[in-house]
Amino acid sequence: MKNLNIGMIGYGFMGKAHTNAYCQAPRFFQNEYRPVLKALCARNQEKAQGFADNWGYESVETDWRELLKRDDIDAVDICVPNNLHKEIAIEAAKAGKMILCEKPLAMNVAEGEEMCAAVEKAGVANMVWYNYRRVPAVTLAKQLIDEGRLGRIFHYRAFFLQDWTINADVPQGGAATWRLDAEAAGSGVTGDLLAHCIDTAMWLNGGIKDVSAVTETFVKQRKHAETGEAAPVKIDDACSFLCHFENGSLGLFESTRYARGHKALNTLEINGEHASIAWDLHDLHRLEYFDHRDDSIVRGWRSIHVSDGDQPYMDHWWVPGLQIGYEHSFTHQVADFLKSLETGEAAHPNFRDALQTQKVCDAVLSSAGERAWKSV
Ligand code: SOE
Repeated sequence: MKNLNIGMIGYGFMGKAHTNAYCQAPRFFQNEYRPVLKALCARNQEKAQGFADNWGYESVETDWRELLKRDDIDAVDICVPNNLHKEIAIEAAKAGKMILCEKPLAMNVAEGEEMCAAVEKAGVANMVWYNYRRVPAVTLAKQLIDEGRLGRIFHYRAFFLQDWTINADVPQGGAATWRLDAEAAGSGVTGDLLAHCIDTAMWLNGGIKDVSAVTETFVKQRKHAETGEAAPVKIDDACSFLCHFENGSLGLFESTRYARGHKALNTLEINGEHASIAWDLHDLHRLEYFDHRDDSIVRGWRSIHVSDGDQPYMDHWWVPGLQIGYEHSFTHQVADFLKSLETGEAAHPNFRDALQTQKVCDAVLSSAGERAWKSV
């Protein structure tokens, strides 16, 4: 076995999800490479040390530039707010490190282009954490589509609905609420939530040609979490868009943080000539499937419990009938990344794939701003 020494930058919610995946992947998947939790990097020494001790990182750095200088780090995981992705990724590529970057790739397309150029010039392995592709039911959807079971696709529909920012007292900025601060996040629900839907959509249904979007910012002013000063809110609180896919199908996407009662309703439905599929993150181990070719007397939506060994990834887990959860999508992503190092075939989504998602996001935001259709 070869060690793959990980240097993790950041320790928030995603820092935990990724670290857990590095721990689990080699236990459940047989690969030549095994991640080693070499260093955890964050500005606050005490908090960084606490995280490192809890998860088993061997050392701590408080300056990411020092982390990049270390010869004992093979791969850097960028788990910090979006405005820091570009600089760290470019410097990491120059230092010859592999890069696993949290989504969205960048603040905008221009930054994403620079990041792609840097990793491609350096020839370093790279990947972006769009994890929902690797929920087994979603991977199964991909398999069914690629097998042609749906026939010609007419419609793709996706929603990502939350409700955690309805209260106008929720601040913007700071460690917990940087997603509401345009300076740190770049955009609101478009980059944070719709980007997931777009990544999955293009993986399942191909490229998006053009978009027509509306956005809204319902709470116009919020206090800053650190300074307490009230300032205009510059992110999109909600965004809906229509699109044409390159395969001729129509897309409908909606995302908001103002859908009272929905915490993370991430859904997709695809309607084809012969069959339809639907998936819902709240019931993530199920894939709903309707096939018009079934005998009419038994025809109807079937709910496939994706837990059998011949379904994607499931032969690595428990026994048929026992389901897995959200965190496993990250473990699968690490396992696939490790496999890619073995085979030499790029892991996806890589920076270039994620740049395409960024292009759709930018087109969505500019369409909403200009109230016009925009090609991607
Ligand atoms: C926001 O609440 C968030 O945590 C996103 O940042 C994640 O990417 C998404 O998977 C769940 O929701």
